[in-house]
Amino acid sequence: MPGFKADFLWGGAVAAHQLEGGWQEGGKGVSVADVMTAGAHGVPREITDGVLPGKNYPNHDAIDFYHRYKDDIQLFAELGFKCFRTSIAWTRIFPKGDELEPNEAGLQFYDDLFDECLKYNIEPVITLSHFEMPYHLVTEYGGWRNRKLIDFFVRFANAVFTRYRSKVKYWMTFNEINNQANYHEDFAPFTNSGVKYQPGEDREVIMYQAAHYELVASALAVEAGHKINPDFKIGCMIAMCPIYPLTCAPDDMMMSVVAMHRRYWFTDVHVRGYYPKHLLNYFARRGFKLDITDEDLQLLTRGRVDYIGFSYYMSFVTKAKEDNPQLDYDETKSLVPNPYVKASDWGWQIDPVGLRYSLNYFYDMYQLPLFVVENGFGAIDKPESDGVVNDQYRIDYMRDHIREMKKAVVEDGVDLMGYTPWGCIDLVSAGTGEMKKRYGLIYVDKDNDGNGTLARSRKKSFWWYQDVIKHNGDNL
Ligand code: P53
Repeated sequence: MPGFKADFLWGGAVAAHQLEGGWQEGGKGVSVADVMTAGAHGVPREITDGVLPGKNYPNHDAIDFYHRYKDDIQLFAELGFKCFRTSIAWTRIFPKGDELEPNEAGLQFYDDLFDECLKYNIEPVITLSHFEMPYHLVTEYGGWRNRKLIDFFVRFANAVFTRYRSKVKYWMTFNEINNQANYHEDFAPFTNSGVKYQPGEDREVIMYQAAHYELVASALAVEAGHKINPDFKIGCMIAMCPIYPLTCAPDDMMMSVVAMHRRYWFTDVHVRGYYPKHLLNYFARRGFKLDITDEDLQLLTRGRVDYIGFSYYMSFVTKAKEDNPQLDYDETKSLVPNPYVKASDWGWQIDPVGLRYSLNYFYDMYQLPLFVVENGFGAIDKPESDGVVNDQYRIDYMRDHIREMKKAVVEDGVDLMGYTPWGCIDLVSAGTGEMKKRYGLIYVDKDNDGNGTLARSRKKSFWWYQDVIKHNGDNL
């Protein structure tokens, strides 16, 4: 029966800052995630000026994976994981970000972590920068608005590529680099780029400048990685929320095309190695003067990615408006609800078909292998009297998405490398800092206020996903 390839990378995904804790252990420096307080749905996380007394910083301790990773990886092995996606906390390797030499204790931690994965034949899939850059680079350099960050990042990439060249084959450079297309809110510019805006600044042009430096840094890293080990597969990582037109009115359709341009041009540069003409024309229309040198443009062509990693949780909808004849896209104003789908408690619209659509979109555009490196359902879980979480809603979500993913492979011919559902073990939410927005197949006893034993237990979805992996997705 046709289906997923025999070596399909089933696994799970996390990010260092959301689960490790140990924020001051092994010489680790303060990251941007360490200065973000807990928020809630509709209550943004506060970005404080350094770590302040009396505030709740949920990432400091997270779920203590730093000390418990051996037990957790054993559970992943029991699930049958072929791979495990996590990130390397930049601040464990370069605590401030601008040092010349890496921190040995940090390097050793990931050596031990990867060895533990490899012991069970679990392939590490590693993101270099996942919302956790050194905070020092924010205060001293203004984050990625500064060209100097390119050198710091490339030094970090070289250090870890070299150290783990025989342990890690699959890499990604910047997690969800395109989140910052929403530069109107403070969250994405800070987590993607360490950018804090001053009142009155032109946020948009600063975002494009920061993203450009990141894309150059990514290209340099890809080029360096391929020299260090020609077998490395180095991908980009895009937050994919396809933007549908609300109606078949031609202007709505065109609004959707332009909105997609503004949110997804990052992929063009990563994959093709040059800027799309529509964006250069947009820069000209807006009068943006960006620091993009001829040498940068050369470098971009040399560091094209090997695959496209992307997250998929939800789809968006947009519509044209009379007061917006140029079809400009503002992520805080241009989106409308989709009347055909339901949403999670956090307002994320549930649309499994959108995953098949997204796989087709990427494959039609780029013909590169694809990797669904995040997908999942953030929900409130309540253990029943026997202590088990009966998360049928999560099983339904994942089953429906995997089915659509399979259609993309079997019917549409998409080249799909693997699937790593997000937060395979409960962890701190990136968007809200909550514990109660859970994604895990494994429950962690900890609440929003930090209370709990941190004990791990298997949810109903644990057994279900274990069976999916065992049958390579053929039992759905
Ligand atoms: P949380 C927005 C839209 C899509 C994905 O998110 C996003 C975000 C940022 O909140 O983030 C990714 O925890 C990200 C993970 C994050 C996960 O999705 O807000 O790569 O770090 O935890 C889920 O529910």
